[in-house]
Amino acid sequence: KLVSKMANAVGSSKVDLTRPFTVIVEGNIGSGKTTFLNHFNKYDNVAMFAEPIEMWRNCNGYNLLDLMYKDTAKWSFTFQSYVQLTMLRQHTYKTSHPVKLMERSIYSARYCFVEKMARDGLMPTPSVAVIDKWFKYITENEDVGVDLIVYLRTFPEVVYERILKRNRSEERTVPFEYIKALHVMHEDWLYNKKTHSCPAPVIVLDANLDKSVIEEEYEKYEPHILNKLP
Ligand code: DCP
Repeated sequence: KLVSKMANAVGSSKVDLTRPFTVIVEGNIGSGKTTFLNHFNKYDNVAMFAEPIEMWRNCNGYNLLDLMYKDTAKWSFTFQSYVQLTMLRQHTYKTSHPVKLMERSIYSARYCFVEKMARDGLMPTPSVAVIDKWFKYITENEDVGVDLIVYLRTFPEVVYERILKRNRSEERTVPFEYIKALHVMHEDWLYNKKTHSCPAPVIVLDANLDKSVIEEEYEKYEPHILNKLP
Protein backbone atom coordinates (compact mmCIF):
# COMPACT_ATOMS: atom_id res chain seq x y z
CA LYS A 1 0.00 0.00 0.00
CA LEU A 2 2.82 2.35 0.91
CA VAL A 3 4.49 1.76 -2.43
CA SER A 4 1.30 2.32 -4.42
CA LYS A 5 0.64 5.49 -2.49
CA MET A 6 4.11 6.71 -3.30
CA ALA A 7 3.59 5.83 -6.95
CA ASN A 8 0.34 7.81 -6.92
CA ALA A 9 2.09 10.73 -5.38
CA VAL A 10 4.87 10.60 -7.92
CA GLY A 11 2.53 9.86 -10.81
CA SER A 12 0.61 13.04 -10.20
CA SER A 13 3.60 15.21 -11.01
CA LYS A 14 1.71 17.02 -13.77
CA VAL A 15 -0.60 18.62 -11.23
CA ASP A 16 1.46 21.66 -10.51
CA LEU A 17 0.48 22.86 -7.08
CA THR A 18 2.26 24.85 -4.49
CA ARG A 19 4.21 22.79 -1.97
CA PRO A 20 2.03 20.65 0.29
CA PHE A 21 2.28 20.92 4.07
CA THR A 22 5.60 19.11 4.41
CA VAL A 23 6.52 17.14 7.52
CA ILE A 24 9.91 15.47 7.99
CA VAL A 25 10.40 12.69 10.52
CA GLU A 26 13.78 12.69 12.21
CA GLY A 27 15.47 10.69 14.97
CA ASN A 28 18.37 8.38 15.62
CA ILE A 29 18.87 5.10 13.74
CA GLY A 30 16.22 2.71 15.08
CA SER A 31 14.03 5.44 16.59
CA GLY A 32 10.93 4.16 14.79
CA LYS A 33 10.62 6.46 11.79
CA THR A 34 9.26 3.70 9.57
CA THR A 35 6.65 2.69 12.17
CA PHE A 36 5.64 6.34 12.43
CA LEU A 37 5.17 6.62 8.67
CA ASN A 38 3.18 3.39 8.58
CA HIS A 39 0.78 4.79 11.17
CA PHE A 40 -0.11 7.67 8.85
CA ASN A 41 -0.44 5.48 5.79
CA LYS A 42 -4.17 5.10 6.47
CA TYR A 43 -4.86 8.75 5.62
CA ASP A 44 -5.64 9.36 1.98
CA ASN A 45 -4.62 13.00 2.09
CA VAL A 46 -1.03 12.14 3.06
CA ALA A 47 1.69 11.38 0.51
CA MET A 48 4.33 9.17 2.10
CA PHE A 49 8.01 9.22 1.24
CA ALA A 50 9.88 6.42 2.96
CA GLU A 51 13.65 6.65 3.14
CA PRO A 52 15.26 5.58 -0.15
CA ILE A 53 17.43 2.98 1.62
CA GLU A 54 16.86 0.43 -1.18
CA MET A 55 18.44 2.88 -3.61
CA TRP A 56 21.46 3.22 -1.32
CA ARG A 57 21.71 -0.55 -1.27
CA ASN A 58 21.68 -0.80 -5.02
CA CYS A 59 23.31 1.97 -7.02
CA ASN A 60 24.04 0.28 -10.35
CA GLY A 61 24.52 -2.92 -8.37
CA TYR A 62 26.70 -1.39 -5.64
CA ASN A 63 25.56 -1.49 -2.02
CA LEU A 64 26.79 1.96 -0.98
CA LEU A 65 25.40 1.62 2.55
CA ASP A 66 27.43 -1.52 3.06
CA LEU A 67 30.58 0.00 1.55
CA MET A 68 30.20 3.04 3.79
CA TYR A 69 30.06 0.93 6.96
CA LYS A 70 32.86 -1.39 5.83
CA ASP A 71 35.31 1.41 5.03
CA THR A 72 33.88 4.75 6.10
CA ALA A 73 36.96 6.83 5.31
CA LYS A 74 36.99 5.54 1.73
CA TRP A 75 33.25 5.63 0.94
CA SER A 76 31.69 8.33 3.15
CA PHE A 77 31.71 10.95 0.39
CA THR A 78 30.34 8.59 -2.26
CA PHE A 79 27.57 7.45 0.06
CA GLN A 80 26.55 10.88 1.34
CA SER A 81 26.62 12.36 -2.19
CA TYR A 82 24.10 9.75 -3.24
CA VAL A 83 22.02 10.27 -0.08
CA GLN A 84 21.89 13.98 -0.92
CA LEU A 85 20.70 13.26 -4.46
CA THR A 86 18.01 10.79 -3.34
CA MET A 87 16.83 13.19 -0.64
CA LEU A 88 16.63 16.03 -3.16
CA ARG A 89 14.41 13.81 -5.29
CA GLN A 90 12.14 13.08 -2.32
CA HIS A 91 11.86 16.75 -1.39
CA THR A 92 11.01 17.88 -4.91
CA TYR A 93 8.58 15.12 -5.99
CA LYS A 94 5.34 16.80 -6.88
CA THR A 95 2.16 15.57 -5.27
CA SER A 96 -1.45 16.65 -5.26
CA HIS A 97 -1.87 15.43 -1.66
CA PRO A 98 -2.26 18.28 0.80
CA VAL A 99 0.20 16.73 3.27
CA LYS A 100 3.62 15.26 2.52
CA LEU A 101 5.30 13.06 5.10
CA MET A 102 8.99 12.31 4.60
CA GLU A 103 11.33 9.96 6.42
CA ARG A 104 14.47 12.01 7.06
CA SER A 105 15.63 14.89 4.90
CA ILE A 106 18.53 16.58 3.21
CA TYR A 107 18.97 18.47 6.51
CA SER A 108 19.65 15.52 8.82
CA ALA A 109 21.97 14.08 6.18
CA ARG A 110 24.09 17.24 6.37
CA TYR A 111 23.65 18.26 10.01
CA CYS A 112 23.92 14.82 11.65
CA PHE A 113 25.64 12.28 9.39
CA VAL A 114 28.03 14.37 7.28
CA GLU A 115 28.77 16.45 10.38
CA LYS A 116 29.70 13.36 12.37
CA MET A 117 31.90 11.96 9.59
CA ALA A 118 33.63 15.33 9.20
CA ARG A 119 34.27 15.68 12.94
CA ASP A 120 35.77 12.18 13.09
CA GLY A 121 38.04 12.91 10.15
CA LEU A 122 36.23 10.20 8.19
CA MET A 123 35.28 12.61 5.44
CA PRO A 124 38.17 14.78 4.21
CA THR A 125 37.63 18.55 4.39
CA PRO A 126 37.64 19.02 0.58
CA SER A 127 34.88 16.41 0.27
CA VAL A 128 32.82 18.18 2.95
CA ALA A 129 33.31 21.40 0.98
CA VAL A 130 31.87 19.79 -2.16
CA ILE A 131 28.87 18.38 -0.25
CA ASP A 132 28.34 21.88 1.16
CA LYS A 133 28.48 23.57 -2.25
CA TRP A 134 25.77 21.20 -3.47
CA PHE A 135 23.79 21.65 -0.24
CA LYS A 136 23.90 25.43 -0.53
CA TYR A 137 22.94 25.36 -4.21
CA ILE A 138 20.04 23.01 -3.52
CA THR A 139 18.65 24.87 -0.52
CA GLU A 140 18.87 28.20 -2.36
CA ASN A 141 17.50 27.07 -5.72
CA GLU A 142 15.19 24.10 -5.15
CA ASP A 143 12.01 23.88 -3.11
CA VAL A 144 13.24 21.77 -0.22
CA GLY A 145 11.19 23.74 2.29
CA VAL A 146 9.68 22.07 5.33
CA ASP A 147 6.71 23.09 7.52
CA LEU A 148 7.11 20.81 10.51
CA ILE A 149 9.75 18.50 12.00
CA VAL A 150 8.76 15.50 14.09
CA TYR A 151 11.67 14.52 16.31
CA LEU A 152 11.41 10.95 17.56
CA ARG A 153 13.49 11.38 20.70
CA THR A 154 15.07 8.32 22.21
CA PHE A 155 17.75 7.11 24.59
CA PRO A 156 20.75 5.72 22.70
CA GLU A 157 20.54 2.53 24.79
CA VAL A 158 16.98 1.89 23.58
CA VAL A 159 17.73 2.31 19.88
CA TYR A 160 20.93 0.33 20.14
CA GLU A 161 18.97 -2.61 21.47
CA ARG A 162 16.49 -2.28 18.59
CA ILE A 163 19.32 -2.13 16.05
CA LEU A 164 20.84 -5.31 17.47
CA LYS A 165 17.47 -7.00 17.41
CA ARG A 166 16.56 -6.11 13.82
CA ASN A 167 20.01 -7.22 12.71
CA ARG A 168 20.24 -5.30 9.42
CA SER A 169 23.28 -6.83 7.74
CA GLU A 170 25.03 -3.51 6.92
CA GLU A 171 24.66 -2.28 10.52
CA ARG A 172 26.28 -5.27 12.24
CA THR A 173 29.49 -3.37 12.91
CA VAL A 174 27.88 -0.18 14.22
CA PRO A 175 29.33 0.48 17.68
CA PHE A 176 27.31 1.91 20.59
CA GLU A 177 29.66 4.92 20.59
CA TYR A 178 28.44 5.86 17.10
CA ILE A 179 24.80 5.68 18.18
CA LYS A 180 25.57 7.83 21.23
CA ALA A 181 27.32 10.40 19.05
CA LEU A 182 24.46 10.48 16.54
CA HIS A 183 22.09 11.00 19.46
CA VAL A 184 24.06 14.08 20.47
CA MET A 185 23.99 15.40 16.88
CA HIS A 186 20.19 15.09 16.78
CA GLU A 187 19.80 16.58 20.26
CA ASP A 188 22.02 19.57 19.55
CA TRP A 189 20.24 20.30 16.29
CA LEU A 190 16.59 19.62 17.16
CA TYR A 191 16.29 19.78 20.96
CA ASN A 192 19.00 22.09 22.29
CA LYS A 193 18.96 24.03 18.99
CA LYS A 194 22.58 24.99 19.33
CA THR A 195 24.29 23.77 16.18
CA HIS A 196 22.31 24.32 12.98
CA SER A 197 19.14 26.26 12.36
CA CYS A 198 15.95 24.19 12.20
CA PRO A 199 14.14 24.58 8.88
CA ALA A 200 10.73 24.40 10.65
CA PRO A 201 9.16 24.18 14.13
CA VAL A 202 9.94 20.94 15.97
CA ILE A 203 7.51 18.58 17.75
CA VAL A 204 9.28 16.24 20.16
CA LEU A 205 7.83 12.76 20.71
CA ASP A 206 8.93 10.22 23.30
CA ALA A 207 9.95 7.40 20.97
CA ASN A 208 11.35 5.16 23.71
CA LEU A 209 7.89 3.77 24.22
CA ASP A 210 7.22 0.28 23.05
CA LYS A 211 5.45 -0.32 19.72
CA SER A 212 2.34 -1.49 21.60
CA VAL A 213 1.77 1.92 23.24
CA ILE A 214 3.48 4.33 20.88
CA GLU A 215 0.35 4.72 18.74
CA GLU A 216 -1.20 6.81 21.54
CA GLU A 217 1.78 9.14 21.46
CA TYR A 218 1.39 9.50 17.68
CA GLU A 219 -2.32 10.20 17.99
CA LYS A 220 -1.71 13.10 20.37
CA TYR A 221 0.04 14.94 17.58
CA GLU A 222 -2.14 13.94 14.64
CA PRO A 223 -3.84 17.33 14.24
CA HIS A 224 -0.43 19.01 14.00
CA ILE A 225 0.89 16.52 11.52
CA LEU A 226 -2.21 16.50 9.35
CA ASN A 227 -2.29 20.30 9.48
CA LYS A 228 -5.74 20.20 11.07
CA LEU A 229 -5.25 22.39 14.10
CA PRO A 230 -8.42 24.35 14.92
N1 DCP B 1 22.39 6.73 7.13
C1 DCP B 1 23.59 7.40 6.96
N2 DCP B 1 23.57 8.67 6.50
C2 DCP B 1 22.42 9.32 6.24
C3 DCP B 1 21.19 8.67 6.45
C4 DCP B 1 21.22 7.35 6.90
O1 DCP B 1 24.65 6.82 7.21
N3 DCP B 1 22.47 10.56 5.78
C5 DCP B 1 22.40 5.31 7.53
C6 DCP B 1 22.19 5.04 8.99
C7 DCP B 1 21.48 3.72 9.00
C8 DCP B 1 20.73 3.67 7.68
O2 DCP B 1 21.36 4.63 6.85
O3 DCP B 1 22.42 2.66 9.01
C9 DCP B 1 19.25 4.01 7.84
O4 DCP B 1 19.17 5.00 8.82
P1 DCP B 1 17.90 5.78 9.32
O5 DCP B 1 18.07 6.20 10.73
O6 DCP B 1 17.67 6.92 8.39
O7 DCP B 1 16.70 4.75 9.14
P2 DCP B 1 16.19 3.56 10.09
O8 DCP B 1 15.73 2.48 9.18
O9 DCP B 1 17.19 3.23 11.12
O10 DCP B 1 14.96 4.27 10.76
P3 DCP B 1 13.96 3.75 11.85
O11 DCP B 1 14.54 2.53 12.52
O12 DCP B 1 13.83 4.93 12.78
O13 DCP B 1 12.69 3.43 11.12
